[in-house]
Amino acid sequence: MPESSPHGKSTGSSTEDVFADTYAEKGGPGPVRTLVWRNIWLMVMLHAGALYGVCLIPTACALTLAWTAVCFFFSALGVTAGAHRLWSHRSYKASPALRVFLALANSMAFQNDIYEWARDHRVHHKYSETDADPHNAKRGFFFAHVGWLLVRKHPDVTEKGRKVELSDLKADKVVMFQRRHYKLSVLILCFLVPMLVPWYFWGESLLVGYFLPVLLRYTVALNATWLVNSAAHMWGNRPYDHTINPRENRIVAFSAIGEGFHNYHHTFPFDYATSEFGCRLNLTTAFIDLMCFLRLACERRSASKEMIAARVQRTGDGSVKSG
Ligand code: ST9
Ligand code: ZN
Ligand code: ZN
Repeated sequence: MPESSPHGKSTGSSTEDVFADTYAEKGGPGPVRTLVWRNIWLMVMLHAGALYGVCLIPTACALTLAWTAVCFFFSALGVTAGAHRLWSHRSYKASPALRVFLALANSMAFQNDIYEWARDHRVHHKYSETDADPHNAKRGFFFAHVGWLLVRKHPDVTEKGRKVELSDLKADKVVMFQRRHYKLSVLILCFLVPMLVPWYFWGESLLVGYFLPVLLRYTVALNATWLVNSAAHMWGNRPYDHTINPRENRIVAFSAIGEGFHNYHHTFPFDYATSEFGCRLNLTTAFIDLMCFLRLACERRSASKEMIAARVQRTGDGSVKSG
């Protein structure tokens, strides 16, 4: 998909300075938006392909539709249980076998490699709603949703990001292996496997295999993820901390398999469930619990009931909590 180097990052070969704003509060002019035309073009093509995939749904066999849902679920887990709750927040511990599974699922999700994803996400938590936040929601819904992937990063992201602790990620062999082989792993797991399985096992056409389990599934998963940055930073109540922007948004929680309880998550980022309501609307928490039951994970961290109650009392907006 978008422009990337062997490390899965952008190379900057096809950019164009289109316009520059000024940041009055920074006391001087500076480039704010350098559009990355290649990313814009690829995102437009991807979404057009996903729309065509929707048109193909009536022609697909039931097994292909089920397979598309399976691919969505596994790739989502690679982001939620993997890049987010395990590698960005270290909210539980995972065995090597589970870490390998989550890294493979993460490559299927094609949302940048785990190292880059977790680096940006730690910066997002530390400098939330400032220029150093990669998807600063103060720059509007579109920027927080997808716009941030279509422009060069604000200089503050890189500058402040350098101060963020990443030694645990550098020491994680699974993370660094995935980063080294990211492009190949994405080609195989995001594109080839989802497309070829329906063709090989039940004779689905390659056309449907490409547009449904690959393009449509990928596009839906991307938008479900981006809604956490956009919708869940704008709409919903703030029962835990009314001084921050992130909100509790049940629609986002549903579509992002448990990641929409965002006011709770920004208040207690170490909590493996990202919510005080356990598995409710939260398939990721159910998955991590299952992994602990199977002894593939352990040491889940949670906020205590007392800690939550005290925080609600001190900084909550007084709204009713809903899990
Ligand atoms: C995608 C990611 O969609 C989505 C993430 C969403 C996060 C959501 C979080 C919400 C909670 C969890 C919810 C999960 C829900 C899941 C539900 C699932 C159903 N710190 O980036 P570069 C430095 S990806 C420190 O190229 P540019 C660093 O030296 C979609 N330093 O910046 C770096 O080099 P290296 C597919 C940093 O040139 C260098 O700068 N992928 C940091 O401004 C250059 O970095 C795409 O679309 C930092 N934070 O380019 C790819 N950042 O890496 C799009 C950078 O070697 N990306 N540095 O160390 C790009 O093309 C480019 O990144 C760019 C910016 C054009 C956007
Ligand atoms: Zn957030
Ligand atoms: Zn987080």
